[in-house]
Amino acid sequence: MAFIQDAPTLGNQFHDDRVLRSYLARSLPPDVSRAIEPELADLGGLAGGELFDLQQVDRSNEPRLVQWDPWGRRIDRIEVTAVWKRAQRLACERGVVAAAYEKKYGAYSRIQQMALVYLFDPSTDTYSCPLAMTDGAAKTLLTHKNAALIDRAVPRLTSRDPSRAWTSGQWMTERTGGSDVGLSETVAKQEGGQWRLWGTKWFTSAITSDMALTLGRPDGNGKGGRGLALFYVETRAQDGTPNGLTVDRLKEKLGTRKLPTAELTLSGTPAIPVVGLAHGVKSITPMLAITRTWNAVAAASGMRRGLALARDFARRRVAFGAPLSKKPLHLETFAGLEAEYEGAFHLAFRAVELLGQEETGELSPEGARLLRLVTPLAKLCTGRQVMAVMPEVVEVFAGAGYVEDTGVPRLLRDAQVLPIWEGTTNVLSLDALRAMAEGGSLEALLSEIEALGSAGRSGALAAAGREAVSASRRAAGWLAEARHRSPEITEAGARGAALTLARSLALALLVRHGQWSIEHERDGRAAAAAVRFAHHGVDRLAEPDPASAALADDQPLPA
Ligand code: MFK
Repeated sequence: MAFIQDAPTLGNQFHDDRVLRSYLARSLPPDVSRAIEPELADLGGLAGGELFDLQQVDRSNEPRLVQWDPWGRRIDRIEVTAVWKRAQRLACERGVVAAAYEKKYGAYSRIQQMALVYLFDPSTDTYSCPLAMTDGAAKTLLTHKNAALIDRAVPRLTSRDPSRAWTSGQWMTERTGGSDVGLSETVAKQEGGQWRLWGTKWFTSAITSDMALTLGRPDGNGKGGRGLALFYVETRAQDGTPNGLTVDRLKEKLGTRKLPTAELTLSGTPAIPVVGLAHGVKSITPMLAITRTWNAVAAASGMRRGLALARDFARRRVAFGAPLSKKPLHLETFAGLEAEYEGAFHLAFRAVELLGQEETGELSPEGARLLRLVTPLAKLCTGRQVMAVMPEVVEVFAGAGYVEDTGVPRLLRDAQVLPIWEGTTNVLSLDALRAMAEGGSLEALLSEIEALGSAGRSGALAAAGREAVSASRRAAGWLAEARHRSPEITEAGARGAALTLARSLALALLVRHGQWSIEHERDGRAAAAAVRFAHHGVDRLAEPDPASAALADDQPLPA
C-alpha cells in the first residue's frame, strides 16, 4: 500500500507542558498550585482535544459582515466562526478574564489567569484578542475610578456568566496610523449634555464587542495625545442596532483571519468621558499595559503550540532511515527553538507576576518601576522570538508545512501580528526609552538581573548567568554614553539596547529556573535551555552606523 504520513496530534496541553508545569511548581505556593491544577488540566485537555479538532474542521471558515437585514435596515451584524462561538462561552465559564479580578489567590491570580490564557489562546483562533481588550478595559475603568462606568461595565467585563458577559474593543487606530495615536482625527462634541463622536476608526479588532474604549478630540482641544480624551462607548443601541456607527467593511488581513477587524465610521456615537477631557493617550495606557502582557503570553503560547506539533511530527516522520526525532541535525536545530521559547515564556510570566503584585498593592516603588520597563521589553522581545521560531516550525514540516490544510501555515501568519499590534518592535523600544527616562526602572532591572543571574551554581549555567549580568550592564553603559552624545544616536540604538536588556532578563530568569529545576526536580532541561539561550547571544547592541541613513533611504553616499 502507498505510504500515507500520519498527521501530528496533541495530548493534554497542560499535562504535556513541562515548562508551564515546572514554572508553576516554582512560582506558586503548593496550596495554590493544587487548587488551580484541575482547571488547568481540564482546559489543557480541551485545548489539545475538542478545540484543536474543531479548529481543523472550522479551518476554512471566516467571519462575515452582514450589513443589511432583508428589509433594508442597517444591522452590521458579524457572523463569527464555530470556534469563536465555542470560545466565547468557554472563556467566560473558565474565567479567562474573570480569574484576574476575582483575586482568589491574591497576587497569584494573575499567574492563574495567564496560565489559562496560555492554554486557551492557541486553540481558539485569536479569540484572545477581544479577551485581552476586555481585561484592559476593566483595568482602565478601575484605574480611573469612574464609579458609574465601573458599576455599569466591570461586572459584565469580568463575568463568568455567558448570558451577562461583555467584551470590549480598544479603538485607537485611525487612517493617520496606528503608532502615532496623537494624530487621531476623531472629534468629540457635546450636544445637550451628551458627548458624541465623529470620525473613522480604521483598524478595530473584534468588532463583535459590546463596548469600547476609544479616543476623541473634544471641540477646541489642542493637537497631539494630550488634546485627546478617553471615551467609553457602547456599540449597540437598546434595540440592538449599531449605536451611531457603521461597520464599513472587514479587513482583508494576512493572518488572524478568524478575528473580525473592521473599519468603522462614527457619526454621532454616544460616548462618555472616562476621566477628564484631555490626556487621552496617557489615560489609555493602563489598557496598553494589559494587552501588551497578553501579547507576550500569546507569543510564548504560540511558540509552544508550534513546537508541540513539530515535536510530535518529528517522532512520526521517517526520513533517511530514522524518525526525524533521532536525527542529530534536526535535534540540534530544534533545541535552539525550544530555548528561545523557554526564554520567552519566563520573560512573559515575569511581567505577569509583577502585574499581579501591582494589583494587590504588594509592589514596592522599585517594583513598580521595574514593571513599567519589563512590560514593553517582554512584548517586544517575545514578538521577535515568535517570528524567529515560527518559520523554523514550518520548516520542520517541510512541504507539508507549506500546505494550508495541515493547519501549519496559519501558525506563521497569525504570529506575524504579534510584533505589530499593541506597538511595533521599534515603537516599544522607544517606549522602553521613555520608561527609563522616568528614572529608576533601569536600575531596578539591573538589580533584578544581577540577583537572578547569580543563581547559577556552577559551570555553564553560572557562566550564562554572568553573561546576562554583563550584557545588561553593557546596555546600560551604552545608553548612558549615547545620551551624552545625541538623542538621534540614542533613538537609533534603542532597539539594540531594548533587545539586549530583554534578552539579558530572559537569560537570567532561565538561569534561576534552571538551577531551581536541577535542585527540586532533578531535571537538567531548563538549565540546558538557559545555556543554549546564552549561546544564541543576548547582546544585541549595535553602534548606529553613520552610513545607515544613506543605505536605508538609498541616498548618495560619497565613497
Ligand atoms: C493576544 C494578544 C491580544 C492583543 C489584543 C490586541 C488588540 C488589537 C488592538 C490594537 O492594536 S489597538 C492599537 C494599539 N496601539 C498602540 O499600542 C499604540 C502604539 N503607540 C504607542 O504606544 C506610542 O508610544 C504612543 C501612542 C503612546 C505615543 O503617543 P504620544 O502622544 O506621542 O505619547 P507621549 O507624549 O510620549 O506620552 C503621553 C503620556 O503618556 C506621557 O505622560 P505625561 O503626559 O505625564 O508626560 C507618557 O509618559 C505616557 N505614556 C506613554 N506610553 C506609556 C505611558 N505611560 C505608561 N505606559 C506607557 N506605555
